Amino acid sequence: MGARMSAMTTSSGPMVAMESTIFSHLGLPSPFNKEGLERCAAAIRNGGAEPMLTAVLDGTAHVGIDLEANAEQICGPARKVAARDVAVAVAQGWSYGATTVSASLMLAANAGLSVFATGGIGGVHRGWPDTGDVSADLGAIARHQMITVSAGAKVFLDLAATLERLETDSVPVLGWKTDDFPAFHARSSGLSVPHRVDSAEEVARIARAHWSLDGGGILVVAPVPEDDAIAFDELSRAVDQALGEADKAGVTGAAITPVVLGALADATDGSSIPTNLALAENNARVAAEIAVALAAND
Ligand code: PSU
Ligand code: MN
Repeated sequence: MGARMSAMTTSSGPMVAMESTIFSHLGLPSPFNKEGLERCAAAIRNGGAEPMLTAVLDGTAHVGIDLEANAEQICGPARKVAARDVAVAVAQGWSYGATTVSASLMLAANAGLSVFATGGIGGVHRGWPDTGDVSADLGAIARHQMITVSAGAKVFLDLAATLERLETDSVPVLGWKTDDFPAFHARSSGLSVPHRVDSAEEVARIARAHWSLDGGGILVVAPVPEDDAIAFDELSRAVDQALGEADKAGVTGAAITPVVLGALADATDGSSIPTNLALAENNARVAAEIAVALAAND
C-alpha cells in the first residue's frame, strides 16, 4: 500500500509550498506563530499564488491544507518531521507531524510543485567535524527539483561550511538583489553569494536551464527587510549566549534548533521574533513572485 498522500492541487496556477515546523510550537511561540502563518499565506495570495502548507495530519501527508479550518492544530504542539521521519509518521499515524524544510521539499516535489518558501534553512552545525550534525535540509535542497526561498541559513550554524556543502552538492545559490549571504536575522553574514539575481524572471530562467540539464534544487537567499533586521554583531553575541545555554542543557541532534531559537529570543529580549516573522513573510512574497514568473514561462 502506498503512503496516504493528500495533495490539494486544485489550482493549476502558481503555487508556493510552505513548511509547518516554523508555525508549530517547535518554531515560534504562540501567538506569533499564528500571526506568521497568516502573514505568509497572505503574502503568497497577494502575490498571485496559492499557499500550499505541508504537514502530516492523522497519518496523512498533506500538500495544501485548509489554513482557516486547521490553524489551531498547525499552530499547536507537534512532533518534528524531517525527511527521514515522513514515512514513519504516515505509517504510524502521527496526529501532527510538523514538516521541516527537508520533509516539505520531499512532499512538495512529489506533488509536482516547484517553489517553496521557508524562514531559514538548516545547514552545517558548528562543531560538525565532531558531531556530524549536518541538517537534512541541505541534501533535500540538492536532490529535489524545487526552488527554495530562505533568508540564508540559521545564524547559529557554520555558515561558511554550509556554503561549501551547497557548492559540493552543486546547488545554485542565488542572492536576491544582494551580493551577500544573509544571516537569517541579519542582512549579511559577511560571506558572499556565488551569484546575484535581480528579478523573478531571472530566477525562472535559471531554474529552467538547471532542470533541463537534470540539475536538482536551487536556493534563493533573500535578506530580511532593512527595518526588521538585527545588526550582525548584536546577533552574534546573542547566538553565542544561546549556544552556551543549549550546550549547558546538554541538548543534541534534532532538539538543538528549537532550543537555540528559544534561547535566542530570550537573548535578544524577544526582538528575534518580529524579525523572524518579517523575514518569513518577505520570503513568501519573493517565492510567490518567482512562482508566477515560472508559470508564465511554462
Ligand atoms: N527556522 C526557524 N524556525 C524553525 C526552523 C527553521 O526560524 O523551526 C526549522 C525548519 O523547519 C528547518 C529545521 O528545516 O528547523 C532544521 O532543523 P535541523 O537543524 O534539526 O535540521
Ligand atoms: Mn541535525
